Amino acid sequence: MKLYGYWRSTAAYRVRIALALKGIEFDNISVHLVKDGGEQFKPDYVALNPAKLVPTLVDGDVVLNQSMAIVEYLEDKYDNNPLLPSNIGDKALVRALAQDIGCDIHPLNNLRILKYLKGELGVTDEAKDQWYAHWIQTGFAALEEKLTKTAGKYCFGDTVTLADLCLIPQLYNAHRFNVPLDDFPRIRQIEANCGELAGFIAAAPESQPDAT
Ligand SMILES: N[C@@H](CCC(=O)N[C@@H](CS)C(=O)NCC(=O)O)C(=O)O
Repeated sequence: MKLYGYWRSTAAYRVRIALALKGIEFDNISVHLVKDGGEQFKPDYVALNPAKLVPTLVDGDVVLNQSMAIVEYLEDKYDNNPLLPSNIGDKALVRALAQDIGCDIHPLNNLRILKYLKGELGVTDEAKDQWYAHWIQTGFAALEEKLTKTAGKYCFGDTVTLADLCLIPQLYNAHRFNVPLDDFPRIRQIEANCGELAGFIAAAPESQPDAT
C-alpha cells in the first residue's frame, strides 16, 4: 500500500492516523506541495490524481483520492479498531461531524485557495489570515455546540472515530496560523485526549520523514 501525501497536508494526516490506528504498513511517498511550484502538478502525479491534491492511496489496482473515502476503504478492508460505529444512526452522525470539518471548513482554507486570494485577488497577508481564522472559528463554533450532545473523551463518545481523524489535523492548521481557540473548550479537550494515543502521535506532521 502506498500513500502519496505531504507532512503538512491535513487530508493526508487523516489517512495517516487511520493507517496508524489500524496498524497497517504502508509506503509514505512525499508529494511536496510547495517545492518547485508544487509536485502535485507534475505529470506523473496528475496521472494518478487529476485533482492535483493529496492524498492518493494506491493499493494494488485500487487508486483512490478523497481522504474520507480512503479512510472508509481502509475501514471496510481492515475491521480492527473500527472508526465508524455499527449503528446506522450513529454512523451517519459521525460522518456528519467529519464532513462539518472536511467539507465546510478545510476546503475554504486549502493552499490553492490561499494562493488564489493572495495572487489573483491581491488580498493582503492580514486579510488572508482573517479569512483563514474566520472559517475555522465559524466551523468550530457549530462543532463545539454539536459536541455537547455527542462527545465523551472523543468527538463521539469514548471511542476514536472518523470525526477525530478530521478534527485533529484541522486543529494542527489552526495552531499553525495562530487562530484563537479559547471559545472551544470541548474541542481542545478532545485534542488533548487524542494527543495521548500512539496512533495520533505517529501520524503527526512533525513525525513524518518529509517534515522540514
Ligand atoms: N477533499 C480532499 C482535499 C484534498 C486537499 O485539499 N489536499 C490539499 C492538502 S490538505 C492539497 O493537496 N493542496 C494542494 C494545493 O492546494 O495545491 C480530501 O479530503 O482528500
